[in-house]
Amino acid sequence: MTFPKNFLWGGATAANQIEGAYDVDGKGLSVTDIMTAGGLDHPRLLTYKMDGKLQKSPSAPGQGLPEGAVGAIDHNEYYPNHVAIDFYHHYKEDIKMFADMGFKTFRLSIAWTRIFPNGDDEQPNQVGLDFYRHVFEECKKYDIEPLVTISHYEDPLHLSEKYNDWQDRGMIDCYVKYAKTLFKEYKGLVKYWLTFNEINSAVLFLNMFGGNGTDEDYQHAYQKLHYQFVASARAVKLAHEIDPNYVIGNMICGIVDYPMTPDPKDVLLNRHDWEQDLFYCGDAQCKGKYPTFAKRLWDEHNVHLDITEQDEKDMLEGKVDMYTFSYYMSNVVTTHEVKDKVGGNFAAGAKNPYLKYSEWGWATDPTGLQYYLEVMYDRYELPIMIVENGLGAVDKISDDGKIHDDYRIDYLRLHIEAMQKAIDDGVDLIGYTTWGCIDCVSAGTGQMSKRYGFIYVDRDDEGNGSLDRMPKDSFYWYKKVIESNGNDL
Ligand code: BGP
Repeated sequence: MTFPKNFLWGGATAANQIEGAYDVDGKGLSVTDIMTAGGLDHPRLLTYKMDGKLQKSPSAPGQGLPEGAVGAIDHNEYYPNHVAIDFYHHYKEDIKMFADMGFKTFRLSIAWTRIFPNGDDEQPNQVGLDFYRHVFEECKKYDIEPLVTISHYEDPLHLSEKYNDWQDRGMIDCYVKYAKTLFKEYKGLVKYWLTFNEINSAVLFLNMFGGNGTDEDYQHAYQKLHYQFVASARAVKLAHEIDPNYVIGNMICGIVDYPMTPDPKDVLLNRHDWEQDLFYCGDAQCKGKYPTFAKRLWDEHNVHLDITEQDEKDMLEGKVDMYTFSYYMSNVVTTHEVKDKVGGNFAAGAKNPYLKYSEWGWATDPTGLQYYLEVMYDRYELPIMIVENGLGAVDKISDDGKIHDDYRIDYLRLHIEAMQKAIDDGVDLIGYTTWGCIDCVSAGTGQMSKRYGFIYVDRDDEGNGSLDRMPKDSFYWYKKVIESNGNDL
């Protein structure tokens, strides 16, 4: 029972959650730059609803929403990602700390708006390109392989408005041009790329929150996904042309569903949830075509998609090379009445009596990770990477001035043990990057106090703090894990 020799141990982040410096050196506004401290849990400016219909957002922060809009927010609120942990100015120090832990890989995303400030500019922004070049060079200094997410919930605001959040195929060309720029620019510096973070979230979240999505919501989500599949496929093809050594992955939000009862109706519902939430996107990007059940999913919500023959050809020719996913928790589904419900950020459904829940209602379920790995490897037979996993918790500085985050160590240890079991089962697991390896702004709550890191960053929910970095106990533990290639847990 041991991990493969070149196993990629590391950690994961996203530009909008760590970089800060949101308006410097020519960077344009991205959709996350106009989200408040409420984070994704709160209605977004871009998708507010009026009279039951999705509406276009106002064009700039500070511009009010019309009366009657659901999701109107106070524009004077604090935007935590504007500074975040200021990785933009601390990247050398941070990468050095990752190297001290022995990282083999570091997952980060590129802020599209640093490269193309509006998303559809003629020429890329040289200062933005240089920034990431310096980051990658710093990684190389320590033999850390960058793992780059091309798009992590940070579309350029201008594009998102122009194309109403991927409702127009004009978005595809902009994405492909952006991706091509990166593939050419960072040839030799980067090997691993992910096209879209948690691509399935568009439809998964509609389904998770009590199935409240309207037909229009589903129409929007499936059309957005289709254009993203085509954009991803065209990027994969280009990447392989530019450098045959490039390895490109999809990225799925891997929430495992279980049926609450043995009632066959629950078991079938569970199967259908796996199809809609996970296999639909997995198949489109790994098999290059829509699954047979896609028609049922579209018909269920009266969805009609703009799909061309060329799109289908592109999807087939642009299959990804590896399957990657985030994993935090499992979920329970049922057709029956639910007595004991889970509540929290991004948590919904029935409570599982066999599992413990985090402060945010996320179920700790390492067996679910093993289950997921075995199902997905069997389905796609592609190398797999877990590119996010971890425990969000409020960390307290003890009297000795240190952070004793044994709860985090326990969580990660159990998940690494589950990974070992999947590997023993034959799963070709090639890497593991824990989420938020350094504390960052939470996507769901928009706050700093939900922390995941091995490295503590002194900054609070109101934006106070020195931004100083400090290793937690988990820092030394993970270092040992990597040193022993997963044997010393
Ligand atoms: C995933 C996102 C990440 C990250 C993580 C933790 O869905 O890809 O960006 O934030 O979840 O979620 P949260 O920050 O809400 O705790």
